[in-house]
Amino acid sequence: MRVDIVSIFPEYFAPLDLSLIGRARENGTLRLAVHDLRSWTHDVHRTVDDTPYGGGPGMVMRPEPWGEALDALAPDELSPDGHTLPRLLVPSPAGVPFTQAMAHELAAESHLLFACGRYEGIDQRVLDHAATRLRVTEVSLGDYVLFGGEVAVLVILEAVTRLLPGVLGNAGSLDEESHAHGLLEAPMYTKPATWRGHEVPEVLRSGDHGRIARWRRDEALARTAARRPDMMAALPPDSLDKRDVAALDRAGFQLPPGDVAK
Ligand code: JD8
Repeated sequence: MRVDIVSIFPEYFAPLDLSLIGRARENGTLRLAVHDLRSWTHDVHRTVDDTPYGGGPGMVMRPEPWGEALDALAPDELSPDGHTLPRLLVPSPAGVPFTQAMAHELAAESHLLFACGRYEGIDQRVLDHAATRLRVTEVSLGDYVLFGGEVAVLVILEAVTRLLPGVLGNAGSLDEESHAHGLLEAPMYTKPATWRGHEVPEVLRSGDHGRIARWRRDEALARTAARRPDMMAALPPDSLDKRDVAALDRAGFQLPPGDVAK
């Protein structure tokens, strides 16, 4: 996969040299380039912002440098390697929520182009013009306020890169993770069996794989009920069996009336 990032803070992306993403870059799974938006300015001050039309606080990113950057990184002419046009992703608090499902969708693309805004954001005409020839997605990490898109891109790239073939290796299996089965994960433990007076639950040392699986599901249900009402509400009605309902009852969770467990 090819990834281009445009930002006024290219130094933000130094961590992408490290760890598993760094290895994916070294072995060619990920061809990543970070670009300084100011390299597409022409004035002596390398200006990228101006005051907002309509008034209000702060500054808005001017369209001209962005237009030139997107022309350079997503040219209309097919490049010699015949690649298709990139998907343009623009982090914004007003975007669609980034999810694991979107991470899977993005991992199937051949070229992603990230535009990192700062200040009060990017002049809307940049996105409107890009949308006349590219697939443009404004994406949000969640309902809190960041200074700019850089950290969002780091998060999205980490979620996407680990889904690329060969990045995870044998260490992890993608279908067993949180959100794949609609529940939070049960807690994990390793050695020693006793640490500072805290014991690893006996069941996990029993070697009884049936009991362990049941215990983990009970813990996952209790945690999800306590922490994630949104995930509880989204559970398919037929996904809970009688033992699940008993575990939720022990955890003090009231199932909505009408839900009949199989
Ligand atoms: C991009 C500028 C800051 C945006 C005023 C201060 C994502 N989940 C998220 N929260 N915030 C962002 C985000 C914030 C950004 C930019 C992403 C560019 N800002 C601005 C408008 C209102 N603030 C985000 N993804």
